[in-house]
Formats: sequence, structure tokens, C-alpha cells
Amino acid sequence: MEATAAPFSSIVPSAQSLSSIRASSPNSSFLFRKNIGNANLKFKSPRSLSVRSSSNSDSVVTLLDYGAGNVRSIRNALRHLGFSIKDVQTPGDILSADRLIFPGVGAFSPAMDVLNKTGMAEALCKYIENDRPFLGICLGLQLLFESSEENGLVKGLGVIPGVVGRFDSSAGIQVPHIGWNALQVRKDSEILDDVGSQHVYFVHSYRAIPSNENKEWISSTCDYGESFISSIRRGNVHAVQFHPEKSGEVGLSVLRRFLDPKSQHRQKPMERKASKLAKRVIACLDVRTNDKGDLVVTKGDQYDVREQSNENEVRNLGKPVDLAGQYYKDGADEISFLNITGFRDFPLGDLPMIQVLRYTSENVFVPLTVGGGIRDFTDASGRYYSSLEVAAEYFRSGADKISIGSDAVYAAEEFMKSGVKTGKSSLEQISRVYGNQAVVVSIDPRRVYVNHPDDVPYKVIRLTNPGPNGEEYAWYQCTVSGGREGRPIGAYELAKAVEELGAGEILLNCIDCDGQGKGFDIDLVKLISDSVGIPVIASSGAGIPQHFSDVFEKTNASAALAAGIFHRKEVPIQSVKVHLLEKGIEVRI
Ligand code: 1PR
Repeated sequence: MEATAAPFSSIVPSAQSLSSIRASSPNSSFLFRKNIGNANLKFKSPRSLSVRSSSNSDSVVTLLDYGAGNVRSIRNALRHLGFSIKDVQTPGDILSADRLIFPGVGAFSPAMDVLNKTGMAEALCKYIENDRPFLGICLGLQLLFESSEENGLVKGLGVIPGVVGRFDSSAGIQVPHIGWNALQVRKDSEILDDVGSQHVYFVHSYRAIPSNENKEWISSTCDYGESFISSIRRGNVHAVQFHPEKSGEVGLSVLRRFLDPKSQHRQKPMERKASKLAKRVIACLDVRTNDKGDLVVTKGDQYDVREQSNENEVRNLGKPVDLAGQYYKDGADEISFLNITGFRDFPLGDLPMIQVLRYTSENVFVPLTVGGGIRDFTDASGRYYSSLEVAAEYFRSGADKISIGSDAVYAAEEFMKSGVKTGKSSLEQISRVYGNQAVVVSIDPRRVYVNHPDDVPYKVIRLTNPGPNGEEYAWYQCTVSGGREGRPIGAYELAKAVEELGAGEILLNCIDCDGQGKGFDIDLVKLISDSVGIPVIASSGAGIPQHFSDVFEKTNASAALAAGIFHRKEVPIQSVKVHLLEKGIEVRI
């Protein structure tokens, strides 16, 4: 490990140098960065930018939320840790902060636009140069660099040398980098003290890479096809590429250590050391309103969620918020809510679902996905709501990702017919604004057996287990409206099309396997996970822990999702993870 770097304040120019450099050069951020290494610079701060020593209480943290996306999770985590939040309204609020958290969300260029236009950029540089307690998260780390290639080459704050670039998918990795990965801690950084051997949660397509010029800043790196910068630290200035607010208890400890450096709280040391991207185990809650009007977790057999009794009621397996909380405690790496009748209703009219998200996100600190009914919608009074508004409400309510089913099928069909990306589909709009890592496409295919590969104009696979009449081949027909309607597009064609249109991940169900407990459809999962460059979540059919190791050993799935076995308490999440570890498959524990 390298020694801890000198405090930032002892080696950086002050605001006056910054101001004069800026006045004389349009490329001021860059010059500012270049001068950071000159320990002999001595300047005085102009009064307008002076940093006030604070009299705020120890339990207040200042949050820079420039309104670009979901910062509810970080708010919830801070409140959970007993801190109250002061929102930055003016650049002065940054300068007078006792401790500042900058949870960058959205894309690089719009973020820099806002920071520059509001004067926040200069205040941030000033705050950092004075070595005030700072924690940047995700984009909040990337914006510290000279520039990013995310939206063309766009200048950043210029505090740290280097250009933020996209992961190179030609190296055989799936991009975005989504999931729980390991850190290689390079130097002492108290906020990482509990992380050492544990996985933390990443979700991003762009990254900064280590160089001679920025090595003084690096506190940890992470491997994903290459080594990239996962955290920086200089004096009181910290930033992390991962999401502490979504990294379970270990993530909360990162925040706690930043907010309260004297904290004695220690995580239990782990027996196993995290070394790479872990395979994820996801708990899925299919949610709908039952006949009494209550929102319940339900579960179907091949998508039929009604009891086989005279009453024919919707199967009720529990309350969504309670079950999600339980699965978080049990070690689920992610939780998905699918509003399975969302295609009928207007999602923003579905206040219970929004409440479920709000309550769940208060106590669950792993990623939450929500799906069902996301599309453009015109209500009874003729008011039009774009899918972006729907997604925005879900993000505001605590979702980290949204999942699109039916509407993605229509968009893919259109795209395949015309070959034109209109940019108007819900998938395209939401991924453009929130990033493709925030958009999952849920595919609901049904197996259609054929005798010969040329029988249909869709991608056909040779089956491991022949069909009921000895058919050796099948294609997977996509459906909409919860499996009620088959469409003229296969799962393979859909997956390729939605990747093009901006999906960041695929949730791959299989109606034939759903609720059967006989294992995932390995043929299907292999076909899709070998064909796209984005992560694939295998879903439908898990019955025993071995089904999880099968799907990870035989396919390129990044995650495996199950519902029934967890709801019925047949297999605890931890048993799945223990089994995977025994099989040599890395998971988060
Ligand atoms: O089309 O955008 O409104 O989205 C609707 C969403 O609801 C889609 O993601 C679709 O998969 C889901 N959905 C619709 N109807 C049903 C149903 O069951 N009747 N549930 C449904 C799909 C599938 C899985 C399930 C796994 C694992 N559920 O998510 O949880 O198959 O189950 P298992 O482990 O018990 O086998 P839109």
C-alpha cells in the first residue's frame, strides 16, 4: 500500500489563483488541475469565495442534488445513519458546508452544464481545494476529472488528471458494468476500512483509468476487463465510483466513516476475500392488486396467478414492503418489483406501487428495479403523460432501474421493420435521459417447437431436450400484456434490437419454466447471453440451489432471479449463495 497523500490544502492553489487562471484562460479547469501538484503556490482566497468554518451541528450533511435523477437512495441512507440533510441551494451553501456529499447522477455533459451555469462548479473546486470533507459518488467522482468522452469530449472540473472513457466492450466484457465487484485498496483511506474484502455495488459504463499523473489520488482500483479507478482520496477529499448507498451494510459503513471519522463501528471481518465481479442472486416480487383491492405479492405457474380453487383468487404470498425488507436481510443482491397488471392501468395512478417503492427504499440498501406498465399514456381526461414522466416518478420514489416489457416489444418490432431509431420509444427516451444502465428490458417468451430451422423466420435453437412430439428445434416467441398475446418477434431478435435501442440489461423470463421449479431454460439463457453485450438476468424455473450453479456454469448470465422458492421459504437466499461458493462461483456474502 502507498502512504497516505498529503492533505489537499497544503498543495493546491487557492481560489484567487483559480479565479485569475480562469479569467485568463477558457481552459481554466485544466490549468487548475495542472497546478495542483505545485506545493509552493501561496494565494489568498477572495472574500466572495471564502470557506466559512462551520457552526453546523455534527449531524447535518450537505447534499448537492442538481435534480438529474434518483438521489432518494442516498437521502434514505443518510437518514438511516441518523443524519439530517441540508440541500445546496446556492454556491455559498457548498462553501459553508461542514461535509458535502455529491451523488452525481445522469450524464456527464448535462451535469457539467448545470454546475457551470449555477456557479456550483467554481464553488466545488474551491471547497475541494480547501481540503474540506467531500464525498463524490459515481458521476460525482467522474466530474472531478479533466474531461469525459460520455457526450463527445466534455470538460470536467479538472481537479484530477485524466479523461473518463467508456469501458471497451470489444474486450469481451458486458457494458454497463453492473453488479458487485471487489476493490484493490491501494492506500489508506479510512472510509474503505470495512470494505477491504467485501463486494460493493457498481453501475456505470464510463470509468477513469489509473495513470502516472493521477496515481497520487487513487485509493482503490477495481478490475473489469482492465483496472479502473474505483475510489480516490486526498486529505479530506474522497470520491467513489461504486454506490455506497446501494452496497448493503458495507456501503453504509463507508458513508458512516466519511460522516463520522471517529466512528468505532467495525464490520465483521469476512472469511472470504472478494476478488471479482460476483454473480448476482435477485429476488423478484410480482405484485398486483388482489380482488379485495390490496396490493399483494403473487406468483404464477406459467404466468397464471390465480389459485386453482373454486374462488379462483389471486394467490397472495405476502406484503411487498415486508418481503423486500426480509430479502434484503437475507442477502438478496437486488430486488425487483414487477407490477404484473401495469399494462392495463396507468402506472402513475397506481399510488400503492409508488408507496411500496418509497417505504422499501427507506430500509433496503441494495438496488431496486420496478417494472410494469411503463409507456406513454393518455388518461381519461385526455392528458398525455410521457413514459419519461412515469419513469421519473419511479426514480423519485426510490427505484434505481426501471423495467420495460410490452412497450419494448412494440419498439423493437417498429425498429426491425423500419431500421430507424426514432428516439421516441419509452426505452430510448428513458435510457437517453437516465443512462442505459437504468433501463432493463423484461422479455416474456414462450417456447414454440418446430421440426426444422427453416420453418420460421426467427432464430431457432437446437434443443437439449426435444419437444413433446420429438421436435428438435424451438424458437422463443415474445409476448406482451403478461403473456396474454404472442407477437411476431423472437426473444433473440428482441434482445438484439433492444440492446441497439439503449437497454442496459435484459431480464430473461420463460413462460414455460415460470413457477415450475425444474430449472432455468439453459438453451434460451445461453442463446441470449451469448448474443448481446449487455448483462442478462436468467429468470423462471429455479427450484433448488443447483439450478443457480447450472445457469452460471453453462451460460454467460450475470445474475439469476427467482421468486416462488423464496416466497414459499423453500430455499433461503443464503443456501443458494453457499452452494454457489462451494461450486467456486463468486457471490457477495
Ligand atoms: O409489460 O411493461 O407492463 O411489464 C409487465 C411485467 O410484469 C413484465 O416484466 C412481465 O414479466 C411481468 N408479468 C406480467 N404478467 C406476469 C404474470 O406472472 N402473470 N410476471 C408477470 C412475470 C416472471 C418473473 C418471475 C420469474 C421467476 N413474472 O419475473 O418472477 O418467472 O419465477 P419462479 O422463480 O417462481 O419460477 P409491462
